[in-house]
Amino acid sequence: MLSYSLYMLTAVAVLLMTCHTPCKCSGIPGLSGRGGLKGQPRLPSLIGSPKGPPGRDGLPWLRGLFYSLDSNLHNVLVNLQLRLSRLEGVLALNGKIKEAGEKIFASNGKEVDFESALESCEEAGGTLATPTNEEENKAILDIVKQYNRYAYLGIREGEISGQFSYIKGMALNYTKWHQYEPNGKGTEKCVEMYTDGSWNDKKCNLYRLTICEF
Ligand code: MMA
Ligand code: CA
Repeated sequence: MLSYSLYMLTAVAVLLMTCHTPCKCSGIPGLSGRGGLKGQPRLPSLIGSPKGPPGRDGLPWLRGLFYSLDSNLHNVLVNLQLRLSRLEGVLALNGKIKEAGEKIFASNGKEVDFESALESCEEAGGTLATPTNEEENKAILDIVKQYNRYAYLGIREGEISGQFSYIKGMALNYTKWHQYEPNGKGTEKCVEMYTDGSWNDKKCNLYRLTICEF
């Protein structure tokens, strides 16, 4: 009973909040700014509300509440999707980001040692660029070429010499070693990307371009 009341309270609060968000209201609840709904596929319902408008059976006010809450949330999500993809378009156009699949790669243009590069990526909410397929390697290479600087990757040598893994610990599922690399035999525990996209195991205390993934 208590959790039901809480749920209804939350539902009403969300509904009121989305309706009262300061915006140039377009007349459609939850839709603001220049976005539109045209051509957008409808997202799946979040709360399993009735498919149609308030009906005659059951509790009409409850059905009505769920229906307007659901369509309100739907409009908010579609509008957010549109605004995000517009921002991504601007950043990509200006060469600030490279996208590959679900990943976004970006650099701050700074050359620092491995630990500092990893730290600044994590501080920004990402991690060091870690290519897991050819498409991602190419996106990172675009940035390496843009700055004409080698970059550290999110790959490190483990305790066993010659065994490289992702910084999170998993085994590599894709590699692009330069010919005769890796050759450090435990003395080069980090990995850099050359300006042709191939990899070299390298000492971790050098100054390399910071490229992060988000
Ligand atoms: C350097 C260093 C190594 C790399 C070789 C390739 C001489 O050492 O960058 O990591 O494997 O060059 O010749
Ligand atoms: Ca090497």
